[in-house]
Amino acid sequence: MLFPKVKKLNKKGDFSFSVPVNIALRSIDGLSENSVKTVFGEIKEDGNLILECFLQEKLSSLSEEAYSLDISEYEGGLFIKLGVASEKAFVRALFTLKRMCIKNEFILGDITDFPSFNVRGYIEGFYGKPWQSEERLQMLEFMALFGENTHYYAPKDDPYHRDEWKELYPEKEAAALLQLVNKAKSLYVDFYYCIAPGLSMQYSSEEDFSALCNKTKQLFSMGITNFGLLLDDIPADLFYEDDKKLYKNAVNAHVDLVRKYYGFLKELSCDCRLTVCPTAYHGKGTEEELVGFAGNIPEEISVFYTGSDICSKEITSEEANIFFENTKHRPLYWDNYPVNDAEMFMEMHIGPIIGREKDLYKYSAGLISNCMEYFNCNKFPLVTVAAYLWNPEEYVPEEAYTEAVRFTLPECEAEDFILLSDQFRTSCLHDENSRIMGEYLSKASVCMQTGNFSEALEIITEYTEKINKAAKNLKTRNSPLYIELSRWLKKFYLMSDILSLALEVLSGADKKEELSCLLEQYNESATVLTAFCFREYIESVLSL
Ligand code: GDL
Repeated sequence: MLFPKVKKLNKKGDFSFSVPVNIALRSIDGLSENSVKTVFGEIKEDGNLILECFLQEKLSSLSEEAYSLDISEYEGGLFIKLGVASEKAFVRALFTLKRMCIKNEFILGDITDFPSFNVRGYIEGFYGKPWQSEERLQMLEFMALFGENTHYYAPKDDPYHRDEWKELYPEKEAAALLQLVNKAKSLYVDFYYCIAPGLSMQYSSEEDFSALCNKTKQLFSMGITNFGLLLDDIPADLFYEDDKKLYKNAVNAHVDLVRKYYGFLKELSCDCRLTVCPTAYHGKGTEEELVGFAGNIPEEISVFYTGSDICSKEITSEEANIFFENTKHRPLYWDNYPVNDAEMFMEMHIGPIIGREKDLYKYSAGLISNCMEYFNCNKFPLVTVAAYLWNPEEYVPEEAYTEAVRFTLPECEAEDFILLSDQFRTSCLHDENSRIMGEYLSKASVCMQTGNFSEALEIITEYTEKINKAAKNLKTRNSPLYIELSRWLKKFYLMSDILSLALEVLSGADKKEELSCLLEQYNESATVLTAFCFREYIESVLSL
């Protein structure tokens, strides 16, 4: 299966290689050979996947990122004619081929493909331990593999981003940032550096504004031209006396700051772009503070908006339209999923994105997912977001989630991980957790109620054995993903023991007291795992 789904497909067959795949270039029509090297590592003259690449003007009517592929068999390998609207589209097309290579699942036939959302990306914008430099590089490449084109750098706990925003990056940190900027460029991913001065900035102070410009110049000298000015999570009122004298309220001060900063950026270079995050970044889109802010800044500045709530269960086109009508800006969604910081720190958010309307791309500037500090755990939900953003009309959440697992983990780990992550659906998106478990237990409960005890026992035994096996396998795994999950795994192992004991009780063992003790231990842990159906089931066993 092609994933994310392409827009137009005329499929003539399937193909897979029985030998290692090597890329060969027949022609490249002025496109960059470096892009091929960035995506595939190396080009070999005698490769078995032969590319004939060319610019195809007419594709740009679909999107700047549109491409076409014509794939046919050729002497035991593949011959691919690859038409692109731009260099950016070239990289997107190469990544589509790369995904086929990773799975060794190719189609024969014609593809015409382009994304629905113009801006598709992720933000490191959470509270908590910032990612490592190596991880950041890895994530850029991983998300580009699934067609994302934008990254916002805004870790709340990078001191140079927020608490000590005036300080220039020291040499070592600056070198790491530069590496990230260059990596993003090579992948045709727009890199936005965000600065959040609002905890201490005096808006009326020329000195503070100069410090902001000075810091920006350092970043500009690294080749950064896209900036974010974030005014979220700061006091909604002015706190310096001089500011109170000059401005009616914080909104006026913020508008003034944005206008001055945008003027400064445009003087630095006309290529500079700016995104801002208002202090009132969620709601109906009609609020006085939001409208007073976004309605009074130049229309070409992008405005972040998290939707109706900080973490929005649903994001609708109607809301996006209201935002536009009131502010004259199409909202750029700062989507607070999968982030699990602040009050959500006991939850693990691994599941597909849901609740974002299919035609939202027509009414918004784009969507940027805020991430979890748990670097590896992000990959599963983020792949589903990328699939939604590329082709929302054909996005099927559970199908996308299965693909995300298949792409992220070796085959031998997938089944166990699906059973484990079945317990990670509690978030702003889901009322429901443990879908798979829920299905087993409700089937068993129907059997019980209709007097079919032996069938109920069979169903419960099957599920318990699956979980026991998954727990046993998971205990042997020690890659960074499982280390990040250790708090949740600990509770999962306990859950597995409880299920085994419950089964023994159901089969007649005199172990209710032991079961009750374990359940109490389970309930005492604040780590969020499983749905109510689990406790309900164990309590029903105890009451037999
Ligand atoms: C917020 C913060 C964000 C944080 C998120 C979830 C925005 C614009 N800002 O309010 O940094 O991760 O909530 O706690 O969402």
